[in-house]
Amino acid sequence: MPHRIICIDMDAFYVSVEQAFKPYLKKRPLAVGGSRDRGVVCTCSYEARKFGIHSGMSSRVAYNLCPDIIFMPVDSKKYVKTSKDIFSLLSKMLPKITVSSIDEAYVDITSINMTTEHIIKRIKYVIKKYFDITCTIGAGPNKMVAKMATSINKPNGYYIVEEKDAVSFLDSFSLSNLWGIGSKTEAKLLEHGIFTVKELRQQGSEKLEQLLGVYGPKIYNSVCGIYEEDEEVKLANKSISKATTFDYDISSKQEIYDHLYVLSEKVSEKLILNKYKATIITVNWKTFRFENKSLRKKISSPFYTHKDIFKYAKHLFDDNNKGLVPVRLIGVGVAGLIEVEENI
Ligand code: TTP
Ligand code: MG
Repeated sequence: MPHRIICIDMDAFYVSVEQAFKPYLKKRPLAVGGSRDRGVVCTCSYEARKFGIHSGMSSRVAYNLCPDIIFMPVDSKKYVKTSKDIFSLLSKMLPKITVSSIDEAYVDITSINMTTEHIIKRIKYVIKKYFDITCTIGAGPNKMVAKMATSINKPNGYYIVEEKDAVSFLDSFSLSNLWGIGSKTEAKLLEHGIFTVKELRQQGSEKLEQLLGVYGPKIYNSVCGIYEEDEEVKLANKSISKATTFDYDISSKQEIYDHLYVLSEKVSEKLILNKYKATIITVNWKTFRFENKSLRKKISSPFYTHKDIFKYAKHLFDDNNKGLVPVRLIGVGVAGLIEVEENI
């Protein structure tokens, strides 16, 4: 069964929050940010967009385009609070939500036993009922398709792309409108004679890797409509590990410890960055005879500091290497990851 991913994007978010607090501002040309003589428009209502006003525009230009426009000051605290409240309510009715910005989130709804349309309608109903805010939802087999689908029926709409239609759907966009293609990437692609999404796909994963580095295969999968697990989801199910291969065999214990320490630091950084603690330590190594060894041990209290990782990895290694055999590669890993709410 193909994956079903949805992207939820609030309509004119800052403006919608203001209108929800002050309903008399609804259906008016309204901008948040700037004033009639200075500043920049953060966002504006769809009524104001009819005059050609948009995010990032000088508010003086906006005023000239629509002298009836109402400017509201930015109230970031209110928008952050509303965003948190919306996504925390949604997280009670949906599987793990990946919040990608103040007004946007992705959800993998594959496991929900309901049609995509039904789920979308429920989400829209809940956000409207509890927050008086409308949103637009896109659905597709991966995040790219879902994201692009949100642009079809904005505002207060939804659009569902089936897996079989994903490729032709993406081909209907210009390269510059594709999510994740910034002006630099676009320029590079144009330089190499790649002008359309179809041509981008035709390059294949390897060629795109040469051109764009690690981002190449990711964008290739995206434009093929192929589902890729989120880094975050991947981590929750799996593990983090780092390894070093040596140019020569190492038989000094101290040297091995030094490498274990550096690897522990890297693993710890990744845990902290992704707000996880671990409950399992793993160490793997390859001997000079190219035998692979891999060990894991459950630790009773969750850990994340490089000192703890190093301590557990060293014990695990020492306990199984009484008579040291020269090693070619050494790796440290953690598994049994648990999410932590606050920064660690
Ligand atoms: P967006 O989702 O890009 O825009 P939006 O929600 O206002 O409108 P749309 O209906 O097209 O989704 O951005 C979310 C919020 O981020 C937006 O309400 C205000 C803020 N923002 C800025 O402050 N500056 C900007 O340039 C943009 C694009 C957004
Ligand atoms: Mg939005």
